[in-house]
Amino acid sequence: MQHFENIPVIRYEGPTSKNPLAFKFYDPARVVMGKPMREHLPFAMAWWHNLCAAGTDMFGRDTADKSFGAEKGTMEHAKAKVDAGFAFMQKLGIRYFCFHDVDLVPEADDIKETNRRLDEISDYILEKMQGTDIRCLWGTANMFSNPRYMNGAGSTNSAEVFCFAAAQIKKALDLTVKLGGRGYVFWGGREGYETLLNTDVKFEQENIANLMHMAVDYGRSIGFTGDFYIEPKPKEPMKHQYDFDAATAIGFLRQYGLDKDFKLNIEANHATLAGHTFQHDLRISAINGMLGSIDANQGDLLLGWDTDEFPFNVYDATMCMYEVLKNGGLTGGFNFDSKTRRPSNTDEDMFHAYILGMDTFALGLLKAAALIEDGRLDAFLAERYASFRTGVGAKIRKHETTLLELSAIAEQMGAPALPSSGRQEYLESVVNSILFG
Ligand code: XLS
Ligand code: NI
Ligand code: NI
Repeated sequence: MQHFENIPVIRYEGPTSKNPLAFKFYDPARVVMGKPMREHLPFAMAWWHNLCAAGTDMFGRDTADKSFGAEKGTMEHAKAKVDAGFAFMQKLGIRYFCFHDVDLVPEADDIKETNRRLDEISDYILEKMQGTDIRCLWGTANMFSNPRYMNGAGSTNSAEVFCFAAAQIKKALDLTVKLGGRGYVFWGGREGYETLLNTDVKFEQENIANLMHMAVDYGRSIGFTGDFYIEPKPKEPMKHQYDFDAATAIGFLRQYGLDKDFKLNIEANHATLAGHTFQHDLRISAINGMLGSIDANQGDLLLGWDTDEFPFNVYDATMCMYEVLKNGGLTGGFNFDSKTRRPSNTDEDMFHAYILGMDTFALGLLKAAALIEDGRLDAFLAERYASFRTGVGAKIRKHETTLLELSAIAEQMGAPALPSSGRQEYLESVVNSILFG
């Protein structure tokens, strides 16, 4: 069966195009700061949202038809999703996909049968990959949907469930390596708590770290050379999740000696749920050498959950790409962990959504490059800290002074002059002049 027959290959037509099935800003071959856009922006399709989710929410069932011509819950359907997914990626020029184990096949009661199905589907995906440049960006194990994970996976109180989580991770790592994955993600959806009355936090965190160490050991033993990632999220589904935000996850990785093998996968909507901007969590990751990959979506500040909307906000995408360019790129990519709104239920909507997301990030890239080339932000920053370049400031930076010496200087001074202005409004107007000038 052919999928998306009525949808053309999506091409770049430029900002003035009114064709809904064309890129306005994503021009894959256009060189920006020495590299073509397609290399700056390794976009990935999220198997779960694009091929599985059909609009069900807490209050109503599916609105979209994601059967792709096969009966749901069968291996035929699993294969139809592969066919549809590859047709989709090829029409958009997307070169990566991300998956959970259970996005690929229906889960059986017996893990041996689930694994057999995973072998069959990954052989099928491998065949499809032949002759294309499509690869896996990252894989992961879904350790949050099945009721066995109601108390967590690594953090569970059940040694049997822990064992099952280990088995799923092993298999998901096998698949990731088989499909050429660059990374492997841990998103700890149920790794957290509802109440401290029933929770031994230290015990649970030690177990999570232990599971991650076993994953690293196994992954390296089968030739996985990519990065492991933690994807921080503060809450939802749990009231409190241990990987609250970038800073918390970095502390955890360092405490348990996992920081050499792990980086972070930062999701925009998770950062805002944690009370940060997307740029904040990117910056915290980057300055710690841990900015690995990005889940590209956006939330709605009026809603307190992970709405996983396709990225539309050009300011946020610009500041994201600013961080990415300053970081020298990503070892991972940009995974659209985003879903069409429930009433956007047609095939065209799936394409409109990806066109929106890809164009938003392309625009963000162009504007971030323009901000850097303009130089006013960097110049301001260099000037802002100028007092640390000479005199006592330079001594402080070089760790060549003491509290005693500094207090003697302070006494001679009387009172310091007020520091120079932060110039926030000026800088914001620079950003606007680059974005809209
Ligand atoms: C959920 C997460 C999830 C991860 C992968 O909020 O974003 O989709 O990306 O398990
Ligand atoms: Ni999310
Ligand atoms: Ni995500």
